[in-house]
Amino acid sequence: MDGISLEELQLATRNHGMPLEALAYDVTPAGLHYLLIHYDIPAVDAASWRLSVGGAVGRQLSLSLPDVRARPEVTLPVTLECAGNGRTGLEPRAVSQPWILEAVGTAEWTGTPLRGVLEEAGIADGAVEVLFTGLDRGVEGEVEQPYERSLPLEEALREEVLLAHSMNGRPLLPQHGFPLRLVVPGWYGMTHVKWLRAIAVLTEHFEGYQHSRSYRIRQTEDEPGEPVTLIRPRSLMMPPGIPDFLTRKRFVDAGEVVLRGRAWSGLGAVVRVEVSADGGRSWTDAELGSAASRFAWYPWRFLWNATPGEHELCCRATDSTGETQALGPSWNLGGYTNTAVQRIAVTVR
Ligand SMILES: Nc1nc2c(c(=O)[nH]1)N[C@H]1C(S)=C(S)[C@@H](COP(=O)(O)O)O[C@H]1N2
Ligand SMILES: [Mo]
Repeated sequence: MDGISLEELQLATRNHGMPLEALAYDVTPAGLHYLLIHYDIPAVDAASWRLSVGGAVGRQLSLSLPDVRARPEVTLPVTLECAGNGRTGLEPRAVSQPWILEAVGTAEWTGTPLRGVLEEAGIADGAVEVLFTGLDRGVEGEVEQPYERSLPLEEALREEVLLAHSMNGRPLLPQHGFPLRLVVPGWYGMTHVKWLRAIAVLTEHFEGYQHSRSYRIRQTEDEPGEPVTLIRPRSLMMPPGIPDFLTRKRFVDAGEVVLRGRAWSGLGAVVRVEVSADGGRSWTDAELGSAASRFAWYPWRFLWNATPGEHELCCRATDSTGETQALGPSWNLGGYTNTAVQRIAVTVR
């Protein structure tokens, strides 16, 4: 990876990742959860805030925060990952938030099922998608826009899709979407629209910037490519031992070392995690624990007999669709969904 520009650094200091030692927690403490904000964090006055529900519906709704909180409530642990996680592993890389591997976190989201709200508004015949619009605005690719993303109607009606007002049992923090955000378990982060102000049922496919220009897997600007949707399988390891301050290379004492980490997939269940201590040449199965929900990461552990010398630790996950993380990246223009295995340089002494 070559140098990071001041503009990338500016993004990286606003949008922090989850320090990998926080893989220790089943539920990521809110302040350690990763953050991605395209524009500015809106300062929202809860008393005057309203959520409008409109478009192709039988009757428009305007919901206050107490209205939303009075509705049926569900709490669900969900692992969120940015679609750009792993971006800096691509060469050349897209100039955007320069994630290495830490754009992930798991929170307990509490809110009301979107489905009930849509049913109350009454979905009109011919509806195909639902559009979610945030209060934040910005310019991206020279296009001024509110942050907004749509979902196919059948996805929007899944029972686990939430309008979440709380994270880990507390009202959403400003940076995580106060007062209300969308949570679509299994989908990459860009789908989970924060600072919701409007929901609109659409009778046509939405072609906004965050669909037609961003979040597409493609090799050139000229091809339409494929949209980024569900989270592909990935595993991460808590870096063992102690780090060097600057390089973050690890020092570990020889002997039995418990390696621990997490694995997740939005495509299906995680069925296998393997660990390599020789840079991916040989692999051994790790012990896989159980996840807190269908949409939360799985813990895993591996007993490593660390022998003195230099080692490169790797881990890889396989999910129930049969997809396994690759040893190296496959390139795309936007730098999305690079799930190539993590590599940790360790000196055993
Ligand atoms: N309104 C709005 N919603 C948004 C974004 C944004 O910039 N504006 N960023 C998206 C992206 S790209 C990601 S990865 C997730 C990050 O959620 P978090 O910051 O709560 O971890 O929020 C999504 N929702
Ligand atoms: Mo993201």
